[in-house]
Amino acid sequence: MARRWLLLCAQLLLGAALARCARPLPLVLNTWPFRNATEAAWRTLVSGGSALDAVERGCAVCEREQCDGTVGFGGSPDEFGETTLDAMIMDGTTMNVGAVGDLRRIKNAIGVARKVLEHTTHTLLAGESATKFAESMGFVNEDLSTDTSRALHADWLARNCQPNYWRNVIPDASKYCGPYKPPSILKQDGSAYGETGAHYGHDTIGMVAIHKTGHTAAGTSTNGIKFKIHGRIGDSPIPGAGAYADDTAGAAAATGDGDILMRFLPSYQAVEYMRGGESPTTACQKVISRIQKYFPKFFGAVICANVTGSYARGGESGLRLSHFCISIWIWRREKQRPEGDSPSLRSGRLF
Ligand code: SD4
Repeated sequence: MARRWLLLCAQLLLGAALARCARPLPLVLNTWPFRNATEAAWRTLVSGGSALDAVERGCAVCEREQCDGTVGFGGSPDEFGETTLDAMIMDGTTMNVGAVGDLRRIKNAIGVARKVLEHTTHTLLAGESATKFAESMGFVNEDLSTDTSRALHADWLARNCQPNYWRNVIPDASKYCGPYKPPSILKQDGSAYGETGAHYGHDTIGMVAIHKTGHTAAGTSTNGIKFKIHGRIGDSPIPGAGAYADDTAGAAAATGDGDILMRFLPSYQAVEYMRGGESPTTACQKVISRIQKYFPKFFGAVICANVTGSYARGGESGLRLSHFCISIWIWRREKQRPEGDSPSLRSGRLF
């Protein structure tokens, strides 16, 4: 695993250059080196699919492959041992969004998000109601637990439910399992994770696709964070937080500590910076700096692309540098590589 990270990141120590160069369209960016997902999105674009199709198919690959255990079924059990999913998809041409949060017992969360976009005038459905909606759209209701997620949860219980996301409760959440209640006099502070710096199993797929016509789309899919409080929804399905797209400027997606990310709408903010004329590099960096001003231990990253095909990534504070990589499929117009043939995969760290 470590070797894989090193290899991927070594491939792109030319990352800084990549981050600053304009590239031809189309373009697919992904928050992590989930190569099959990026490739599926790319192939969708070059075979006539829309940017929205590309994001949906790309993220769906990760849901099926359970990318790094943090996308799709069988990962990040919550404090009750259940895997729940968050996903969103945004069309930057129509500004239409579909999203699901705390989706239960349905594997293809990005597919359900697309149905919310296409078949409702709502934006976000959550919990059991989202499951019912999914069933009505033909998705199969099935258990998302696996031996792996059950073992993770059993181990966490055996460790007195450490770490967890509670604070200012009794019994003391930094030592014991719940159920928790608020004390009459608050004496504790912080949580077993601390308010920020929680980086326990973050690998959400966030994807940005820019069609050769300049149409943009962005999306996310995740099972959130391990041992989250039952019912917790992260940033990933929140438009402007997990992802954002607007054909008049560009698109962005975020990964990391969603409880902090969603307070800053970083994807929206990055797109607005690009609309204002900032490069993707500066847009990404400014967004991350703003979060770090309030939360110095913040853990996360944002990918940004503008409609001319320039792209960048900012963030990763608190991580070993090699941990944040992106994979990028770029339409290359080299003579020896005709259009529509295999594009080149570039992956690595951009900052
Ligand atoms: C969340 N932002 O639910 C997601 C987790 C994540 O990379 O991004 N992991 O908080």
